[in-house]
Amino acid sequence: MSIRPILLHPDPRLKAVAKPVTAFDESLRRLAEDMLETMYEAPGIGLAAPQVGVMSRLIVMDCSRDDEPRRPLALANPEIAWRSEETGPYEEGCLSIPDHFAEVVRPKAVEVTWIDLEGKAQRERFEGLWAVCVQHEIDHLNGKLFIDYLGTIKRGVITRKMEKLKRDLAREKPHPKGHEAAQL
Ligand code: K1U
Ligand code: ZN
Repeated sequence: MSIRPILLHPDPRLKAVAKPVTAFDESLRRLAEDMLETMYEAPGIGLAAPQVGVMSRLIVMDCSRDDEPRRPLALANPEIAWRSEETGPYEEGCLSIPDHFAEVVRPKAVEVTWIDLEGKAQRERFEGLWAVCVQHEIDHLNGKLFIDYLGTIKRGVITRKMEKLKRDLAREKPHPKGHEAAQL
């Protein structure tokens, strides 16, 4: 297992639509293990393959609370089969846009179908933080970021700050919040 560098916004790979997973083999399982290790180390509660530069429709997540056992999930070709009419706000973050948070309104519950790492079809209803996270990660597979739900001005402010962070990192200028492992 290894920790992979996480792409930072803006990056064209974070705006592209990922391709369906077709091979349920050892290399897919290795990618999922690496993504989970990268997510836990970040730390984060989800990660999509495009965030590590792999343009495949694979996401991982674990939104279990600190007092619950870990529940690492890997979902290939996830699709939202049903969304609740009831929506709710959540202050979202993104490992590709570190230190920026904004309220996004999404359906409170969703039913998701996917293929697991053994190639078996799965379906599950997600609620609460799990529902927020799975929708955020599926958005990544479609080249959509949480800042795309914001107005042009807010999105522009965040994007310019991220461009500066990436310039500073490229010049190896220390940044108060770290991020030295990010891929530029
Ligand atoms: O996809 C990503 O960039 C990961 C992202 C997932 C996410 C967070 C919040 C709402 C929706 C989706 C993160 O994990 S950001 C980090 C984070 O939220 C967190 C980190 C440590 C503990 C708890 C949360
Ligand atoms: Zn994200």
